[in-house]
Amino acid sequence: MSKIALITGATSGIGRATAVAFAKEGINLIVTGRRVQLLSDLATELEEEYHINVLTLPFDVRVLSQVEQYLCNLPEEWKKIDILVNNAGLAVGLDPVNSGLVEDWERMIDTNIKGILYVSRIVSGLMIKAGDGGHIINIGSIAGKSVYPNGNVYCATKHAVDALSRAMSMDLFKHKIRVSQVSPGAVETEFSNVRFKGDIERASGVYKGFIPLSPSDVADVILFVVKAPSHVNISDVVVMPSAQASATMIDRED
Ligand code: NDP
Ligand code: 8X3
Repeated sequence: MSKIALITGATSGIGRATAVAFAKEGINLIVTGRRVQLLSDLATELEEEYHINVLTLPFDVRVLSQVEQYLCNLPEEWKKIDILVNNAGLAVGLDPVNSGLVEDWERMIDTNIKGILYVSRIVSGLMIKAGDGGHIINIGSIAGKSVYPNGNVYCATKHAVDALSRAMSMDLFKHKIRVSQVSPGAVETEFSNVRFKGDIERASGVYKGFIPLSPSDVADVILFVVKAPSHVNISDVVVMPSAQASATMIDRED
């Protein structure tokens, strides 16, 4: 029987590329995100091109009632989830702690930390109930491995993802659920456009003068982690552009 993967934040970037990579492997998909049209376009594309089944769930990971409404009422044939990719996340703003906006901090904390918790609580429960193990992949960041100026709250949320990944593994390994973290450096997606609130020039400047990772580069790593034999857990992967040594060290050409 084909596997089922649930990917949060599949409307764009790494989540979307992961959906395509999984679809090519014949994995049926539950894809989530807030932008309904993008979700439905993705479902049509994947069903037509790769002949898989796709379920779209348009919820906001920050809103517990929405997460529960969709995930606690899955159609019977979608309840046995084999793989969960906790990918939905964002940075908003890049300001020192004395002047950062509280509303930006709350968006990041609610999405990047509470969102993973809300989704993982229900999906790990479903995996345990099904009794057939499972695999949870959390998308961390190099911002979860070290910090950089003005990255304060985003870095703190990704450090939380790092801690949660290790803690979830301790809670779930006895249920044969593997927990892995994939932590990328700079990936060219909508990420910087969101961080800089639609300032496209500033966002594109982030990726100028070097070759960043593409979303499919990261999807390839996620697929590799998922395809490891069941006795192998690749628990933590950091993946960087070759031209990047840390969040603040990038070798740019003029
Ligand atoms: P994108 O902005 O391209 O994609 C983010 C995805 O998250 C979208 O599909 C978006 O869907 C979804 N999302 C955001 N907020 C919510 C929400 N409240 N509820 C549901 N879905 C939400 O960025 P990336 O692909 O780059 O980001 C994916 C993950 O990778 C994030 O966790 C990010 O922190 C991490 N990351 C990114 C790096 C980068 O350089 N790009 C590097 C390291 C880690 P929608 O808007 O439709 O809701
Ligand atoms: C995204 C990478 O360096 O902007 O998580 O924090 S960085």
